[in-house]
Amino acid sequence: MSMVRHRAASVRVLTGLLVTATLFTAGCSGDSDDAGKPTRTPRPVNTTTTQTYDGPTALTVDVSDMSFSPADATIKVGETVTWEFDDKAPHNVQGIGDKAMGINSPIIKKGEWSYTFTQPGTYRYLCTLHPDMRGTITVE
Ligand SMILES: [Cu+2]
Repeated sequence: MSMVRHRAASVRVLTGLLVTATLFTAGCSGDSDDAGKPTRTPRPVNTTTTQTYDGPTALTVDVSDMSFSPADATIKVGETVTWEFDDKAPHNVQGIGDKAMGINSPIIKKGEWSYTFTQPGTYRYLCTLHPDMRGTITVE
């Protein structure tokens, strides 16, 4: 009895693998344009955390007590803002609107994250975990 049940389970697993392999093959062969390329490279993940810092910090924004401080600040083009996270709750910095899309920190409880502003303008941001936490960076 136990042998029979074991074999049945094995067949089911094999069938599952076969279906997966078939789907995978079909997905690849459908890409005729990419036939000459060796493999599809995976999309990079989380590049914003490493590429945004490239200068001395002109302004530090404290992220504590459920608020950004200062909430509103002005810097010059090319200057870097560093957010220093130190609170009981984790927070993040997320730009509002298309222009501020690059402002996109991970969720941090203690630590810092920097962003260099290369275009003049007014950048609004918030903490997506606590949308009442908001700030504005004006870049002149
Ligand atoms: Cu928050």
